[in-house]
Amino acid sequence: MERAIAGGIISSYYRKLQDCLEVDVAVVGAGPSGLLCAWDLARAGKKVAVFERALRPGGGIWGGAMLLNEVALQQEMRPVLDEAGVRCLPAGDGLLTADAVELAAALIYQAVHAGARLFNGVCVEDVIFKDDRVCGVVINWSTVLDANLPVDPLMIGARCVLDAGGHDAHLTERIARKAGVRLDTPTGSVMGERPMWAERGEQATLDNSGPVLPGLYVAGMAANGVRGSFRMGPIFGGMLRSGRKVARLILEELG
Ligand code: 48F
Repeated sequence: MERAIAGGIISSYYRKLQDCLEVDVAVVGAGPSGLLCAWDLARAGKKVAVFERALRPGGGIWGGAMLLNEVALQQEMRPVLDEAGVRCLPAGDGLLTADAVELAAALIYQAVHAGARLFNGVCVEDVIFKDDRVCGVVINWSTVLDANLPVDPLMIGARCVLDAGGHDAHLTERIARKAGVRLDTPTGSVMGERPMWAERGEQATLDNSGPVLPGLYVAGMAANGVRGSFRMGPIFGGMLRSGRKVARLILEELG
């Protein structure tokens, strides 16, 4: 029996990874923006792989605010919550609250169930960059990187890459520096996230989401980090709208 358990796991994982050597979209980070984008792309029929450095996908959703595991969303997000199967309560001032654990679990389930492949415990440490275009990601086990082991990575080809890696936009910053390219931002580089201003941050998340280099998109807090906009704390409408917007833009590009 032990042999069948181990053999089944190894061959299923191998099939999953082998099938993702070339994808339409590689999503870096399984926070709210990355998960919603992956869900929308997968249900539109695109081949999507999501790489999440942590063991548990969901990014900043789980802990709500200061570990009070509830999140706030704008009332306009109600249709998205309904689609995902997430219950919510009115909270006044045009806001709703939802259970953070239910939201994280629902987004993960919907993305995977729609066909996105999710690889947790895997870090995107670099990208493939050819002819001035990002055309894939370079991955390694998070544990290898955490232990600082001198182990070379593997590569995944992608027609588009989404940096949904959250605050500070480390990946996009590294790509711009290593490739020596100007990003599509007012300064040509990663501008850095600004302090809290909930309303402005929410709108900016949507406005900032999109392409920053040929083949590279940003969403969620990474988009605000790249374009120097405000943070907004535990309100998640902007993150979901950002993921949905980028999915639409990528679908327009890929056809
Ligand atoms: O930070 P995160 O939740 O991303 P987001 O979609 O949402 C932000 C909100 O959660 C919250 C907020 C409220 O509105 O401000 O903070 O912008 O999730 C980002 C995920 O990306 C993973 C990281 O572990 C986290 O789960 N990640 C970051 N860099 C990498 C990565 C990388 N290089 N490779 C793989 N995963």
